[in-house]
Amino acid sequence: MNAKELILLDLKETRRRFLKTAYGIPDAYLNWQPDATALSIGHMIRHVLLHDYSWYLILTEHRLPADEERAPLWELPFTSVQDEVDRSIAYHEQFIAYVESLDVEDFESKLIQWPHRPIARYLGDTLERKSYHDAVHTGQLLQYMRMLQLDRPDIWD
Ligand code: NI
Repeated sequence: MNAKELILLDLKETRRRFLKTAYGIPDAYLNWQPDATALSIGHMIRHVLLHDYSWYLILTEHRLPADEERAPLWELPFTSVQDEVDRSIAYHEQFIAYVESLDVEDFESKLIQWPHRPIARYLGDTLERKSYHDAVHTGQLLQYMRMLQLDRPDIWD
């Protein structure tokens, strides 16, 4: 398994476990947040699902989504987990197709600059950080579920 195959497995497994977690949360809790400054459950789910779109733009156009691109996706009321997944699936597929199209030689030579932070990392490191980001938020969602005393899915399947 080469580096590209490994990162694709990692991205897909992280997403599968994130979705398993998100689907375990009843829609009635989407606006719940553990304190006034924390992300709500809906915000966290949307943040992770649309992260694919943000990173696709960073990797291909070296920018974040513009306000007019954010408005119809990020600034909607929360209705259901399924709506969040349905609205974002095309962006996920676009992101995975982009990673599949990459040349593995670029993983340790192409430098990616974060447009919103003074951070630059090589492409392979960048992709791994994206997967790690989504996994951290999966853990946060599981903690939210514990606080709400909801049954938590077994992501260590
Ligand atoms: Ni985040």
